[in-house]
Amino acid sequence: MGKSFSKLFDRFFGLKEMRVVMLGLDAAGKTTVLYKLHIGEVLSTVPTIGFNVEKVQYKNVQFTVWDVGGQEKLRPLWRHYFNNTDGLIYVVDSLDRERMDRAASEFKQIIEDPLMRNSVLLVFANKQDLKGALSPPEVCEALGLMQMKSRKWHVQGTVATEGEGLYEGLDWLSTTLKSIQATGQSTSVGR
Ligand code: G3D
Ligand code: MG
Repeated sequence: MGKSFSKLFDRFFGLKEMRVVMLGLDAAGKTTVLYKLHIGEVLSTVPTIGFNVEKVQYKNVQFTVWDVGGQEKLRPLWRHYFNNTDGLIYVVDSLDRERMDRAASEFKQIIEDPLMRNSVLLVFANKQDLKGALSPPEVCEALGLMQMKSRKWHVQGTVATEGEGLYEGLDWLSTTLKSIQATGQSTSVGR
């Protein structure tokens, strides 16, 4: 990959405890992203509540990852992990046109959760290497982000298997979070 994620995190995330939640439908590429970051051991647990949660802690940055779009009854239990989320990374399989509406409706519900209202939104339009994949602007459109003026968001094309785009996306995330910390401003003030 050539670029060091640890340096990126050291530079930008070094200020305070940071919580990043990475979500998306199953098979979007989340676990691949997590391993590609090479930032530590991925701890995978199935808490009693019954869905698989992956966690990596790198210094002061905690990543928590799980699949959305499964059983509806699990949804209220996610909120436990939503609390104090600084950044949401939403991973989309850009080739999965059939489930794009589903990915969009899950995304909408997540970001509208009151516990998520202060989080900045990074979307990985993943699997850009596959022929027929929606482009990042098309994924942006599908998720309805163009109309969203009240949140900070960014769509990054990625190929998680190759690590492509991950650094750029996280660079945006860390820069954005850093500027919020520095100014003490709320994230909900437009882009
Ligand atoms: P998830 O954790 O979101 O459920 P995974 O998704 O990370 O397990 O990835 C699901 C499958 O998609 C994996 O393939 C993985 O290799 C593949 N994948 C992830 N990112 C990309 C990408 O950018 N391009 C391509 N072509 N494939 C990708 P398998 O075959 O192991 O199920
Ligand atoms: Mg996974």
